[in-house]
Amino acid sequence: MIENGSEEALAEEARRLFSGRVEFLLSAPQLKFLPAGDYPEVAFCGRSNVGKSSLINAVTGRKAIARTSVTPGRTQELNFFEVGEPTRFRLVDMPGYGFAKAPLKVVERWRSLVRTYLRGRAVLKRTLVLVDARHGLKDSDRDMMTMLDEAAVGYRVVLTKADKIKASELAATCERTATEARKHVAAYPQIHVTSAEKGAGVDELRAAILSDVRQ
Ligand SMILES: Nc1nc2c(ncn2[C@@H]2O[C@H](COP(=O)(O)OP(=O)(O)OP(=O)(O)O)[C@@H](O)[C@H]2O)c(=O)[nH]1
Ligand SMILES: [Mg+2]
Repeated sequence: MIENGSEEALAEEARRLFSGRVEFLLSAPQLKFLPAGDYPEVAFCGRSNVGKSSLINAVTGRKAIARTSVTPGRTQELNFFEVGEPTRFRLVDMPGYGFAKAPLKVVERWRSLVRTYLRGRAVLKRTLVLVDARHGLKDSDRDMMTMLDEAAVGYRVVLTKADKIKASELAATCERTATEARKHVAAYPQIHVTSAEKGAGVDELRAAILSDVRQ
């Protein structure tokens, strides 16, 4: 499945990389502040409060490198993190979508920033579309997935907060989400199930990210 060696070797390399240098690079409130596209990037996107920043913390094994909050709309810029010494790739923490309480003007600004970045970034190797395991796909996720299909940006659907529901419900949501993902041309058929809280699925996601940035 993987080009250079076995899956275990990939997982081991991913573990080593993420336990080494991970550094916040910059926060871009507008497109003109984006860093030069010097390294491969993987972007974390999804509805407000789905757990994007928490999953970046879990994947990087840092408690608070990305800022989290119980209040939706915490992340309002594109936040870039560098991984590796020397830098191998960057993770991007995106502002959330589907946040009904934010002023329309603000929503529009985030939306346009996120879309323009996702559509036009040559170094973007993969997008992770995070979906709350308790709720499954919402129309705002479907809109995002369709936009990524059209932009031909490959993405993985990642269920978050898996610790918050029963295993049986989780299995059902996972199945439903996979069925729907198969209809999207740019979606990976396999769904990732994660818990930033408990660490479930995090090793697998690290390995997936490394294999994505290698391509
Ligand atoms: N139980 C549980 N709670 C989680 C998990 N991941 C995130 N949370 C909680 O969900 C809330 C939102 O998490 P964030 O990581 O800030 O979410 P976000 O998607 O970055 O939110 P915005 O930046 O506002 O779009 C916080 O209270 C987290 O503690 C998880 O795996 N399990
Ligand atoms: Mg956030």
